[in-house]
Amino acid sequence: MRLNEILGTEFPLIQGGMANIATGTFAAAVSNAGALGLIGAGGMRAEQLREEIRICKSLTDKPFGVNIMLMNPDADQMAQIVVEEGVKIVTTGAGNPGKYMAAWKEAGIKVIPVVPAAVLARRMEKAGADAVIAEGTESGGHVGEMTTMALVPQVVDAVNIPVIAAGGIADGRQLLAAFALGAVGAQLGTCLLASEECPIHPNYKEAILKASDNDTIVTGRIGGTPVRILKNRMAREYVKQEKAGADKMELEKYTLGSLRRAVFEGDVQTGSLMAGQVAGMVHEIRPLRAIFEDMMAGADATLAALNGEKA
Ligand code: TUI
Repeated sequence: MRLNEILGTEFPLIQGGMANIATGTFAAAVSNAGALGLIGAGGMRAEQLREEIRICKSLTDKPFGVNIMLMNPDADQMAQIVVEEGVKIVTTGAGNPGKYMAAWKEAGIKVIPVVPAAVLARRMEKAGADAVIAEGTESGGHVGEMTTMALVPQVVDAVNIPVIAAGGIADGRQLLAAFALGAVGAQLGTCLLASEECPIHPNYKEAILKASDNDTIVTGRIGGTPVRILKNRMAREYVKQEKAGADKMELEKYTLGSLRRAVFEGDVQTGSLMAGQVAGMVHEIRPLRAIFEDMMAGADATLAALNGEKA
């Protein structure tokens, strides 16, 4: 069964969590365009999440969900709020959602954790997850070690629940490759930053359009919180200091508030512009609907070409 049949969406595509970016309005726009929109609770406080859920509900009657970033200090309250507000689908990131699983299942919520390794996927399946998102290190934001190419088939072999591929997917060729690896669908992030509907500062969008393939870097690998962002002054300085042995407190002065500086102020020098390795293949700002339709058509065309059919 493809992801669209599992979730009741038009396309087998879901949006990544995108902390500080994916508001209720944006999630509704993604859902209205045919994929699964998710409110990214990552940078929010608990009551703000409740507000965004209500906004999203008012803007779409299509399925949508909430992404709970488990490092968020309000995660416990947020876990309760999704139940109270009748949210039907929850994805999680940056940790193990095991302690919330019983309450979510009780409420009939479909739970889809992001996993960076097959061992965690198996643990999530045992805990009652409905599907998992296998996210490769090509992704933007908080990343694991494994690549999508190596991770997805190993997760597919390790579990009996559906697997969604994430990390490094921005066009139809990559979506088809995800299907070939055994995924039922794909999670998208970076290619949606360059959508007309995405509420990030225009400077951030411009930086995505200008990026080449090798223009992202992972900060925080040594400290244990690896985050992929576009290379800029802050990123270079951070990695230099990190390699020189700077402690967590010193490094925090670079990252404190840096995502918000990028998203809201468009500070492309000292802001943290989270983006995946596919930033180099995103060349124009388009409506969400066009991004999804082109990706689906691209996957079909690629399959036809592989089968030796003429376009
Ligand atoms: O979570 C993400 N990507 C994110 S979260 C985020 S917000 C943020 N801001 C500043 C610093 C750090 C984060 C931006 N991007 N992706 C899903 C993801 N989950 N990637 C890796 C993981 C993960 C890692 C460890 C999931 C589970 C896990 O489990 C460890 C354990 O507890 O067993």
